[in-house]
Amino acid sequence: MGKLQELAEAVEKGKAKIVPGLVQECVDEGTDPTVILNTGMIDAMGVVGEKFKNNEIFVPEMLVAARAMKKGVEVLKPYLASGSAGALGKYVLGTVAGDLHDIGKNLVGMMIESAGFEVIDLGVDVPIEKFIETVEANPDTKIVGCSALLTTTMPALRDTVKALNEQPWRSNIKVMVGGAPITQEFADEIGADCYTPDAASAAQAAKALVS
Ligand code: B1M
Repeated sequence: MGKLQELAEAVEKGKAKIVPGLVQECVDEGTDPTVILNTGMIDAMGVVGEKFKNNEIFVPEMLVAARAMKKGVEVLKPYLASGSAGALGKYVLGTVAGDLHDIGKNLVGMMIESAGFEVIDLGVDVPIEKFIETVEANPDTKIVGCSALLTTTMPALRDTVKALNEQPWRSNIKVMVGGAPITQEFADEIGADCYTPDAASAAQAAKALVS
């Protein structure tokens, strides 16, 4: 079995102790860090999601797989991130109210940071008021990014963007949205400025929005 396959299986099974070492071995073998992330970890989480949907595994197994992936991303971070921190301005980021998924949001934060933004990460389950207060406390904020991973938290994303759109300072910022159930169509419908399907394209889009 190739190292990448071994890594994917370890993430799937939530083997947090061996995942960091396997990531490092893949790096040492010369595998592209983006391939390690996409094939070795994100695809593995896709398999975990499928198994959950089919009742083959349950929430605790999803949780341990998520922990294992986070450990792997920590090792991979220096190989994915580069760039001059903060030069492009502040980016306020969070997962919307009611939603606890943060792996995708964290990847977006990492790529945005490496694109040159200072990321203010509000974490998960972020109430609308927190997004607003943070922008008001940081008037030089350039972009607000909101993540939602559940179809049941799409309304919270809609409400968050709506509230941001009602602020007097709205024209000073851009609003980006993303997450597995989000589409360009939904982003347009709720009045966001930008939707991207993944973390790498989020970083590119963020740069384009402020240039
Ligand atoms: Co959850 N979960 N989960 N879960 N979970 C999903 C999302 C699900 C699809 C699984 C399934 O059924 N197949 C399903 C949602 C179904 C739906 O909404 N229709 C689901 C469910 C149902 C649930 C619970 C309701 C389960 C329960 O309790 N019965 C529950 C909800 C809790 C809550 O949030 N209130 C729940 C809980 C959990 C855990 C806590 C156990 C854990 C999360 C741990 C954590 O994040 N710290 C978890 C996990 C791990 C998953 C899966 C397996 C993996 C998610 C993940 O990290 N993917 C997931 C299945 C799946 O995704 N296939 C699933 C990898 C990650 C890199 O991808 O987050 O999509 P993703 O991010 C991508 C893009 O979406 C994009 O870029 C990222 C990287 O390229 N992106 C953005 C994300 N945010 C962006 C923002 C942007 C731009 C791009 O701009 C601002």
